[in-house]
Amino acid sequence: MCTSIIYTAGDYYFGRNLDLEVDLGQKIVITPRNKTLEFREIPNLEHHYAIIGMSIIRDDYPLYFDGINEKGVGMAGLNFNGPAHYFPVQQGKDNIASFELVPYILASASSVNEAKKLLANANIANLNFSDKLQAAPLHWIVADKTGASITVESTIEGLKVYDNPVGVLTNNPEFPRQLVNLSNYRGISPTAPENTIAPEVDLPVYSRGFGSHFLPGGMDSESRFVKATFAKMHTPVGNSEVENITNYFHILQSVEQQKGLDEIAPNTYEYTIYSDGSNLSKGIFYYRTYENSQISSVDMHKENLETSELITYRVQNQQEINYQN
Ligand code: GCH
Repeated sequence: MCTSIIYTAGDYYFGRNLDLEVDLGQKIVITPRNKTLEFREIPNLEHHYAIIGMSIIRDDYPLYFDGINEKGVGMAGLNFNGPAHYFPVQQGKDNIASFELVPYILASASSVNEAKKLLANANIANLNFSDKLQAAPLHWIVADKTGASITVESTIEGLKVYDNPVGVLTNNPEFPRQLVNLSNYRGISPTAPENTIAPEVDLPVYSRGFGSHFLPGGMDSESRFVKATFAKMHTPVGNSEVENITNYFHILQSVEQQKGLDEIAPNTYEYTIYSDGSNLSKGIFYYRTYENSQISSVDMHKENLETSELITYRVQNQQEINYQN
């Protein structure tokens, strides 16, 4: 399972938890402005916005899991196994393969509104990257540095683009149902609730944290949706970039999957392989991994973005313990 959020703290921070049972060997990949982006059914893009994010590279193509561009737009693909449906190439449509969607949007959109325009005539085509890398059943969240956010879902009913008023995405079911489910938790609060069930009976507030007594804590997608929404909506704004990014990672950690808790096959467990988050205005990409709790960062603007070859950074996956004696 995965969780993606946008957190407001003066600047906006966008990223995700990548939850899976295997590490796919992803790297931090910068696609500079003049790296030709090839597409199967639409014209290639020789010049475009620069992109930074988590990706694997095959045949010199960046297969982004999530990323942001230099204009402050972020996008992430999350599992949507079951409802996801891609279609044959259709005449008169902008046919985009699922693995092309993140680079396609981030290459050309400078806002969520522009992303919506790019999606208006899109068809998510059921093309595989290769025999080995078949299309993954995904849905997507797009967010920008004004805090706007949308969810993109291609189901049997066609392509749907929903405004995302909470700035959170997890997995199944379809996005509108996640919002309906969220209503069930209207009463969740950082403050202790009034005794409305039996006001004449003395029902003591016997513990701190009473307002979140019914907050779901499971690994499942609905639980993470509710928990991440509660956490991000109430996380304070920090006084510095470091404080903000620290707060941001605490939100994602509230829905982190620990090893051993989510068995997806006998003796195989899904866990949070990495968490990342970018400052959408500054183009700074931060991440931590399951193995390494230290936050690392790559600033896209420290690279020459006018180049034409992919730039990669290895994921720092070694735990750094500060031995004090
Ligand atoms: C190719 O079609 C697309 C690329 C892959 C390989 C298949 C590397 C790029 C990107 O779409 C990749 C994809 C592999 C895999 C990824 C996906 C982006 C996100 C997705 C995760 C598995 C989603 C995380 C998630 N977890 C498990 O939601 C890495 O499909 C779960 O069940 O909830």
